[in-house]
Amino acid sequence: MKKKWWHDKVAYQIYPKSFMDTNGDGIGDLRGIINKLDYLKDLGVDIIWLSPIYCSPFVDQGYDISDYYNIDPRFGTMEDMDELLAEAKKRNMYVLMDLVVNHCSDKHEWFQKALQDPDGEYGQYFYIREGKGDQPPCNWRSYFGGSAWERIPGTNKYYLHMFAKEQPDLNWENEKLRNEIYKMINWWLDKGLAGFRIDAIINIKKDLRFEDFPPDREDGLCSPGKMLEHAKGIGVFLKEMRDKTFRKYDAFTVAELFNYKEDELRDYIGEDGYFSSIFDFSTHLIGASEKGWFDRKPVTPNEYRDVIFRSKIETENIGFMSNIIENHDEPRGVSYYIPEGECNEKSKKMLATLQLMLKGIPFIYQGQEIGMTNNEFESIDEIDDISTKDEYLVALKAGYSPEEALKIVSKYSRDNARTPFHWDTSQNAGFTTGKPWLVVNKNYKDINVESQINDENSVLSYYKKLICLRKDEEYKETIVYGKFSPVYEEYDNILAFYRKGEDKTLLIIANYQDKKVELPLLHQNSKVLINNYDRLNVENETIILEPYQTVVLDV
Ligand code: TEU
Ligand code: CA
Repeated sequence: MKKKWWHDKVAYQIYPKSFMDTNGDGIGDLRGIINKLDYLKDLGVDIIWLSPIYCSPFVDQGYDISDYYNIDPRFGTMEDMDELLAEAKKRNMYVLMDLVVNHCSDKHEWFQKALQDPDGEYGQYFYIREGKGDQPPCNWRSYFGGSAWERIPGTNKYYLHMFAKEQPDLNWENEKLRNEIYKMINWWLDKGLAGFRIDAIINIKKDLRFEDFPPDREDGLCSPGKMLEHAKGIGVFLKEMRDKTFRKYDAFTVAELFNYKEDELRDYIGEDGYFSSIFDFSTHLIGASEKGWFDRKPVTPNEYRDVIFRSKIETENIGFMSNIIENHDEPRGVSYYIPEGECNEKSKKMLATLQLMLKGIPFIYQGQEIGMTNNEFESIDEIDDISTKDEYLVALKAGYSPEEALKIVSKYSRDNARTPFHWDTSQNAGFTTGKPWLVVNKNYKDINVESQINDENSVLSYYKKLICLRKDEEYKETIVYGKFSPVYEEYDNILAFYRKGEDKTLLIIANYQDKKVELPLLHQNSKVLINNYDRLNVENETIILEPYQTVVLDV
């Protein structure tokens, strides 16, 4: 595999609105990120990905962009952005922005012009179609609920929005629009960005017949995934985008890509792929249901192991996935993947070890490194997220009481990951001196940077150790490029694998359960590099692992 500059990097996702507020308006800002760069550098982070900071009405928290060329004043100014880029560079750090080009905001100038003249030039920037009688053109459901079509007032024309109605989809079939997007990407790359995280990109190719599919819920609509199954030829757009932008800059790109087909993996992330990497969402998809969050099934350790192993084997000779535990669209991983009552420092460290030792580029989500957990929402009014509000209604419609529906959505809500970051034990966890835009998790006095940074047994220090090991000259090659192969697969709730490098072999074993286990010893005299307990018990021919004990061994 041809080596690339990003292969051995550790990345970190910042959700700017909730990271650090420096002017007391309750909203995190660029100045806050600049102030915390040393914290990130000290953690071992090389690449930071900023969720959107462009001008936006914030209907979907910045994923609805009204001006791609400016910074939303709530986050700061373009001078702040330039300063952030310069400060990152000084520290040998790289900055990625979020590239949201499946849709823009309905307040974007293009869409405003399209509304004025749907048949004119800017009408062609969107998907605008005649209604069927007094109904929308077809029965597609948007990701956030309801029809994916919205009527243009005073006409029988509708525009397509796969997400919120304030996020009209951009018409990628229009070359003019595509060129506008490439121009914008290059403008940012010229400024010194290292690349992009690419939002919802699979949606840019539509099934242009715009016809009904069999409904899959009582609303008579079909899920957006159905349309994607029938949309052919996305590769033409992706290749063109790569060649006209990223490739010229040797930029790093990581795509958010659900719904890809296995035989297309090489096209996406192979040596000549459209992207540098895609996120590995395999564990996130476990238990999901067409019907809605109320129908989700909890994750079991065996399933977690099976899907991760399958995805690592699938990609082994193809390219690099980006490994995550959580992001701004997911509940906190430690609350979601660890059974209730078992979420503690040991189990948090177990998940961390797996993420950092698997092949791929680790993306740590802000707060993950201190073990932040889900929030307990007391009322639906505490929720801001558009997707959670929709799922709450879906649960009510399915017959759940308001209390039950709140409990269900609280478990999966995207706002779990969006509550403010916990810096210290002062008011609002040191995030703001004002009123935070979203509730602060009540456990911030127990879980925060200040109380962990000097404690060598803390979750934070453990993350640092894992990152140090990844960067250790002796082990780097093995952890970055070493071959993956599973072991102890016949044991339930054990996640174990080798990473075989040119001159080192590592064995990672995780006991993914709340009870002790004995395993046959496979290697004499191995060296313990990482251990989430003080010691590792080896007796005769067996290894005895404590609940959630996880070790990295040099065998
Ligand atoms: O998410 C795309 C995506 O597929 C979502 O529908 C995801 O399934 C959803 O979050 C589940 O509730 C991206 C962004 O990451 C997300 O924050 C945006 O809301 C969305 O695109 C629209 O831009
Ligand atoms: Ca602020």
